[in-house]
Amino acid sequence: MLARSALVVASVVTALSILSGCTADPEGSSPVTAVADPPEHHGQCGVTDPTLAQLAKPRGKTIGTAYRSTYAQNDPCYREVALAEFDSLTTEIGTMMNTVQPEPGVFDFREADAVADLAAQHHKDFQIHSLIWDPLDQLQWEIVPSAIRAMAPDRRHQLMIDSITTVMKRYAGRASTVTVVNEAFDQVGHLQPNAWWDTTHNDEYIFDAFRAARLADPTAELYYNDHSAETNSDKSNAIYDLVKRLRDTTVEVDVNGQTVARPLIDGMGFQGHMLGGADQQPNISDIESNVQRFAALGVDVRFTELDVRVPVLNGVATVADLDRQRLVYNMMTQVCLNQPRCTGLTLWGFTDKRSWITDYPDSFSGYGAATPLTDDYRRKPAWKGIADALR
Ligand code: 9MR
Repeated sequence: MLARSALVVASVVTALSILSGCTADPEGSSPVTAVADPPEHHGQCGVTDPTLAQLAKPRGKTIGTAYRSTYAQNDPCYREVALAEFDSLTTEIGTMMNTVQPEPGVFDFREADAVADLAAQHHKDFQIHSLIWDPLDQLQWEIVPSAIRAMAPDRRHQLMIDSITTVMKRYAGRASTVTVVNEAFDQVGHLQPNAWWDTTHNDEYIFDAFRAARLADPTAELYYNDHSAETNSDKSNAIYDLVKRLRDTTVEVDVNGQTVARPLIDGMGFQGHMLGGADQQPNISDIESNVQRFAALGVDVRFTELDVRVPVLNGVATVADLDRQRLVYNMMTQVCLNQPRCTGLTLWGFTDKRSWITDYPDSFSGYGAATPLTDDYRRKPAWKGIADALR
């Protein structure tokens, strides 16, 4: 028992010392003894050139992160590092219904505006996430506010259309990409019987949602988004069938005074919440072939919520697991680079200080440290995994 704890402590200490080596060596590899040319610094939070955004640009991909303005309030490095490392910001919660419409017909754009304004001020791409979502396994989050859930189905359906229309019109010309519907399927590919499904009892509500989004802003790229759909499976088969039918369905919209028929969907978002521990490495050829069949439908693809959780003890991962995590980030980036229709990656948080994996430890008991930066914003091996693929 003692020997085992000593081993664990030793690996934790080694992990910590490797991570603290990141200060001297921005890429988080071996400790650096002498530095000839000090790296170019961005601001006060230790970011050095090249950043992920700088590396992604010549590859024709955008690399972004989920962003919550409240995280930046007492933590200037959250904002500074996000703006330095990424060229795209996505509303982490700002456009979820409980944030943007906490009561029927009552809109609150403060959080979404904060992300949109920050993106605009810094010439970043701005993306909107998860307009229509009702996670039945996390009902306590009340993403669909209780007063909306309690509405009669036909009124709830109209509220869905009005909500999409209002948000799309507000950010028209500013949001490049919008996740219209999120997580409509269960693990075996059946439609989730959620509050939105309950308005049509089939997938017609999804078509209605996309139609409303397209009519409100004909220029934004419209995405369907889901988790655990990266590989070929019953779930990804069902999503493929949906995306194909959305792509085959058109709606007439007005673009610069011309009426044109546009398909309802432009892209498929694979969330990419991955595992990085021993024997948990993803099957990359399976992911590549699955992503390719979606691309062959003529839609763009994107990893929209990428993170890689690894086993942790008191929040600390072993050196071996951090290296396995590096490999997963590296391979996922490579999949995107190899796929011409992949627009890039969005990380679902970039610091272990501020990640939903860290925030909901009960959902991921024994796992954590899922992002490429430590909780004090130093680059982990995972950062190097992305950077190496982009170089
Ligand atoms: O990361 C988000 C977290 O901060 C929120 O508390 C949570 C509920 O609003 O939503 C998280 O983001 C989810 C994303 O929108 C959809 N896929 C699953 C993500 C984690 O639940």
